[in-house]
Amino acid sequence: MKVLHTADWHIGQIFHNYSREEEHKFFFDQLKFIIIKEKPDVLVVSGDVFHTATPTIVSQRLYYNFIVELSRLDADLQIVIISGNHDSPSRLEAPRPLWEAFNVSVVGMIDYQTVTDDGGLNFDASKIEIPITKDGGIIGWVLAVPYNDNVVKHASEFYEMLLSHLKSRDDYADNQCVVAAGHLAVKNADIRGHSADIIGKLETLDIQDFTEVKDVDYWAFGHIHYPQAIKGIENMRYAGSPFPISFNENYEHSVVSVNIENGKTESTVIPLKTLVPIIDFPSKPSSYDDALPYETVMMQLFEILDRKAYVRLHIQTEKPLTQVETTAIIQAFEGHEAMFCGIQSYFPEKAEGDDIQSVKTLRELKDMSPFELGCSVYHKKFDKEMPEELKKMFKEVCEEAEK
Ligand SMILES: [Mn+2]
Repeated sequence: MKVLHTADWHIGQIFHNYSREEEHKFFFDQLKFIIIKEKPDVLVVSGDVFHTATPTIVSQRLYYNFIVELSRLDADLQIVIISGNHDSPSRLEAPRPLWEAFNVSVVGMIDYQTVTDDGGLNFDASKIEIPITKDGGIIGWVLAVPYNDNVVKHASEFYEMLLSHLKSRDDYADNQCVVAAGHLAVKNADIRGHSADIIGKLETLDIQDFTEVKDVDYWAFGHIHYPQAIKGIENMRYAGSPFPISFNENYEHSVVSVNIENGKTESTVIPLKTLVPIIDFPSKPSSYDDALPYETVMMQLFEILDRKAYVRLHIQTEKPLTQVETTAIIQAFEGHEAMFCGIQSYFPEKAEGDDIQSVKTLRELKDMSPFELGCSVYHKKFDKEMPEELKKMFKEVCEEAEK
C-alpha cells in the first residue's frame, strides 16, 4: 500500500494581514503533481486543514475545489482527512456523506464517546476505521483519529482498543496494512517552528504510548509543524506544514511518501518549494549587541524591497521606536514586492532592580488581568503612567468584555 502523508495546511491563515491563498494554490499544484508521480492508494491529511474553526467562503472554496480536482484526477485515489485542533470538528465533518461520493473520508469527531470507570473509552470505532481498497479488495486500513481531548489523555489505550476492534472485524485480514493517523504532540519531538507560548500548551504524549502499540505499519501525525521521523523512528512521522505558517518555520517543508510492503515500511520525504520566503532582516541577532541600529537597517533595506517575501526587521534601539520612525519603515515598503511584517526591537540589557521595562515571564503574564497588562504596555510604550481618565475608560471596557 502506498500512502502520501501531509498535515497542517492551515487554509485561510492571514499572516500579518496578508492572505496565503496564492501559496495554498502553489502548494496544491505541487501536491497534485506529486500524486500523479507517486500514485498513492491513499492521501492522508492529518489535521489542521483550516486555520480557524470558521473558515471564510474563499477558504472553503479553495479546499473544496482542490479535493474535488484531486478526486477527478484519479478516481481510485482515496483521501482520508481528520480534524486538527484548529478545525471545527462538526463543520469539517458536515459534508461527510457528500464526500463519500468522491472517495473522500472525513472524520471530524469521535461519536458516542464516554469514559468508562477504568479509564477506557466507549465509541463508534467503525467510523474511524477507513478501509483502503484496490481492485475490489481491502489492502489496508487508515485509523482516522481526529484531534480529541480524551484521546490525548488515554492515547495508548485508545489506539490499542481501535486495533483490537479492527482485528475483530470479518473483513480484516493479517496481510492488510494499518496506518494510524492522529493530531497530537509527542514528547521529545523536535518542536522547532512552535513559539514558546504554544509549546506550553502542548499536551505531550510519551513515545512509548505508540511504540508499544503493535501492528501499526505507519503513524501519520499532524500538529507539530517541523517535519520529522519522531526520535528517528522511520515509521512514525510528522509531515509538517507545507510552507511557513510563522517566522519560526524557516526550514524546508515537505510531504511524505510511504510504501508499505510485506510488513516493511519505507518512507521518502518529498521537499516542497516555498512560493513566498520569510526573511529576517538583517539576519536575526541573538542580542542587543549583535543587532544593527535603525539608520543602518533603513540604509540597507533597499536590498530586499524588490523581493517577494515576508520581512521582519530587527533593530537595535535604546528606546521604543517613535511613531515617525515606524511610519517611515512602513512607507519604505509601499509599492514594493516585499511585505512588511513587523519590527523586533533589541534594547540594551537593564541592570537588576531597574524593572519597569523588564521582560515578564509567561507565567507572570498569564497571572495579569487584561487591565493590568494594558496599563503595563502603556507604561512601557509612553514611559509614564496611564492617565486616570484613560484608566477609568479602559477599566470599563475590560469589565464589559469580561461580562
Ligand atoms: Mn497546526
